[in-house]
Amino acid sequence: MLIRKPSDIPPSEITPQAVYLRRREFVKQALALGLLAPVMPAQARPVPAQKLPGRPSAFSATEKLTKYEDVTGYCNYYEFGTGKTDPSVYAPRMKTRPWSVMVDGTVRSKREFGIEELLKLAPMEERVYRHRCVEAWSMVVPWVGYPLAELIKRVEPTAGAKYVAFTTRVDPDTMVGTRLPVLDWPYVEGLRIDEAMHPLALLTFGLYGELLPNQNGAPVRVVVPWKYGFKSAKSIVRITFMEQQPRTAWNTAAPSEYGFYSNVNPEVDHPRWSQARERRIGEDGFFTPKRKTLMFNGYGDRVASLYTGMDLRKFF
Ligand SMILES: Nc1nc2c(c(=O)[nH]1)N[C@H]1C(S)=C(S)[C@@H](COP(=O)(O)O)O[C@H]1N2
Ligand SMILES: [Mo]
Repeated sequence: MLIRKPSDIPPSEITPQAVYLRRREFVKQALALGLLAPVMPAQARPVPAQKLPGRPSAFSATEKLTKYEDVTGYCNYYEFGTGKTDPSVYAPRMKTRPWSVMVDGTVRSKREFGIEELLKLAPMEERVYRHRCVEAWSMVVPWVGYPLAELIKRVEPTAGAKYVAFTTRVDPDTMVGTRLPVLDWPYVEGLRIDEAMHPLALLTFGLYGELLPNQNGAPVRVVVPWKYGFKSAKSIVRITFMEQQPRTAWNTAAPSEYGFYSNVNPEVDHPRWSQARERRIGEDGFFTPKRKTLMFNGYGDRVASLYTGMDLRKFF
């Protein structure tokens, strides 16, 4: 398998920080002239981000990366609003330090981890993953993180740990979306323990060699590349191990639309979106033919064995 090193990424696929710095200069001057009053939130973008390199991984896809602007500008993060650009406008105001993650439930060593400790827990890897949203669009993102299993094994789950739930931040001051009952906040997602222990499940702290921008789930999120994007909870504050399958935000809101498993499956359609095909953000326009969606988002050779004997229509 071809391993993609950061040095192999053509410069055209990376947004130079200089562009952001120039944009900020422009915003500063425009503000001085009183031109940009209505777009004030945009200048809250933290520039430049702190570097977070990761060693190359054999799990990385070799497809063309989605542009940095699209990864960080076209987001789903309903706590900051339901529009695709809302998170990039509103999320920069959220404070991500200090931050800690409570790890509890059916584990021998439950405790709180500070974000600085989590960042040092295991070596960082760069994982280029296909990222497939249930809304039938996809991206290819160079995430930086380490296997979630690294954290899980340190807290020693007991025999009663069959599932794990991820609870994410609620901060009504900055998360304007949480003032409305769009979902039953906080956003909670969950995995079966063997899914969470799978080497592809990534505890993620960065993208494009830098700390995660807030709109992508700073300071820590999970990325589960063989499942629809909503399973990959952002800005996690609590990880709870349990015997029973956890209630999750989307499954509670619309159980017939969002199953607990939500493995990418081109043969099982969502009531509002066919899952057979997808539009690659930044490459496929609205009128170009969509590309075919792959079973388990193309990760079937590594994850299909987790589901042997299961009816994937029933457990969608
Ligand atoms: N806390 C939280 N996590 C979330 C969401 C959200 O609204 N809130 N949206 C999900 C959805 S629907 C998708 S497609 C991915 C988007 O991740 P990205 O914006 O980094 O591409 O985040 C997921 N994680
Ligand atoms: Mo999504």
